[in-house]
Amino acid sequence: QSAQHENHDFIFRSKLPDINIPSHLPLHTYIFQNISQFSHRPCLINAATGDCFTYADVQLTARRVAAGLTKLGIQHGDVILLLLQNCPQFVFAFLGSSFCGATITTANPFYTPAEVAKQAAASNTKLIITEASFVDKVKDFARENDVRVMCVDAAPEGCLHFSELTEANENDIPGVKISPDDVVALPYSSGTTGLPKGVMLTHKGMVTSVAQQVDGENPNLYIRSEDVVLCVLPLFHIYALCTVLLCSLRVGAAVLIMPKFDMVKLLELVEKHKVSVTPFVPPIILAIAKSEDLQRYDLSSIRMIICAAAPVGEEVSNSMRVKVPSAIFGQGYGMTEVSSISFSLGFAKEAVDVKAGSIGSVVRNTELKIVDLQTSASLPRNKAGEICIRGNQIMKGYLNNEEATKNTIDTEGWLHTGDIGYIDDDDELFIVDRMKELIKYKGFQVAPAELEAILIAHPDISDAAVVSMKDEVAGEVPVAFVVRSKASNISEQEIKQYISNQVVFYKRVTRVFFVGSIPKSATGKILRREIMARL
Ligand code: 4UV
Repeated sequence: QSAQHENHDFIFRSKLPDINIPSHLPLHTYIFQNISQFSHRPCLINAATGDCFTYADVQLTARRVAAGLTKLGIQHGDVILLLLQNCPQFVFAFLGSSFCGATITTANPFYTPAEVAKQAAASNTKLIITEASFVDKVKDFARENDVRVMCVDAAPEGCLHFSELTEANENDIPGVKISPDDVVALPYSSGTTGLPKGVMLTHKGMVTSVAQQVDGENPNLYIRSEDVVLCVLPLFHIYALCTVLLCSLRVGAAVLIMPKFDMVKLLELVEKHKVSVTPFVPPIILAIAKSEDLQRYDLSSIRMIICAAAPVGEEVSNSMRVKVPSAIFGQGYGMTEVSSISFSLGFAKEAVDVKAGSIGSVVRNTELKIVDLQTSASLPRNKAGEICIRGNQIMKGYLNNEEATKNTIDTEGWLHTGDIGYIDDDDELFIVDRMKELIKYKGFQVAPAELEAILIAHPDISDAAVVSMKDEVAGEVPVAFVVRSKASNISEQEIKQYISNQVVFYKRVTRVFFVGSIPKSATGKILRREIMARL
């Protein structure tokens, strides 16, 4: 058998047949392709205010926003930074930007001013759309770089207001010709190594990803127009942007937008709006599984609970199954650079039973292989190696970073995920480890290289390494190993404070260990495994 495969890769595909994907369409055209079937149905429900926008409203508003952006001087290829909590304007801005061939880069609104400035500068942002309470974070950058700031709520002096966009005339929408390879979204991810980088997701890539999930006779993720899909996960992250929002819009479901997680509010909303699909991350699953408020609410409308973005324990999954027996519980697995890689076939229209712990089967119209970590040879079933993926959905590359792009997408078009897993006899994918540097705090990305750069910039620190430590609530937390400069006696507390001043809450190091040296390879690479073994 192996001789027979000597010159061939072991390639795994979806159990579902490939489908025809209209990947030549601009993202917004594809998303609204079937709108005539549900134009008067609810599209976005703002949980904070109760406001409801129909599909017709959302499409019209997006077109007005496109016209308004053009009036402001935003052109094909320009970048707009969204610094927003989940809100309908996020969606209007994203779709409006797509209509005019511009690119949306998404940042966490809780970022520090320095973190936002880095991304705004690296992405060559022309306009920042935010909320009044975050304006202080971007004021200095905007002034120094001549970037305009717009608010979706009360705009402080000097800022534009979102109504400038929504009050534009939709007939003034620009007649730009959008190519399938134009970049529509630019989320930031550190990928397998180094600092956060702009992930260039094209119209073709995002259309493909959405289609792989919800299109076809037997969709892998069977969301339909009658569904109410909860959007509590942040829209600045690919999981919520692509799977929660865009997949729902494609099929005409209602998206219930929640600005932030709050257990009781969430339960109330589920009951009130008869939420049927709940995409979650492991910490939310854990919180729900442990919640004593659960029995006070009727959650029987939930038919699908999706868990993704970080590993979930089997015990927690099982307890979720018991607590919400009406729902199918399953996992999805994805990555900013690819959107969705695999999905439980338990979510398919013709659902299949899946094993506990499985992260699903590879999506359709895609090839997956598992490669040996030493030899790079592709491996057969039940053998663990690096998960590699090839298909039209993968990113075009990292913005202005050919080196990192080449290290992630090889010459044959395989994207290397940095995750270790195997495919079993039933085509189910299991993750066993992560070989890349990335730390996932409640599903949020923490890039060790970013924290190491901040640490070694401190005069009292001569060298540092940041690695992941297991944590019951967050899943993983970053911890630092630090070599003090000669004669320095800087304390753990001082270092923690120094980091906290510069980064968003989930990147804070929870422990600092002082060491004599940082173990490194001959080429100077930090030997993270060796360091982690000491934990
Ligand atoms: O780049 P990122 O922050 O991206 C994500 C994306 C998640 C999803 C999930 C389902 C979708 O349909 C979708 O569009 C996007 O988390 O982090 C990528 C890394 O997170 C880990 C893994 O190490 C990825 O390379 N990860 C993601 N999902 C899982 C996971 C999972 N189910 N189990 C274990 N690790």
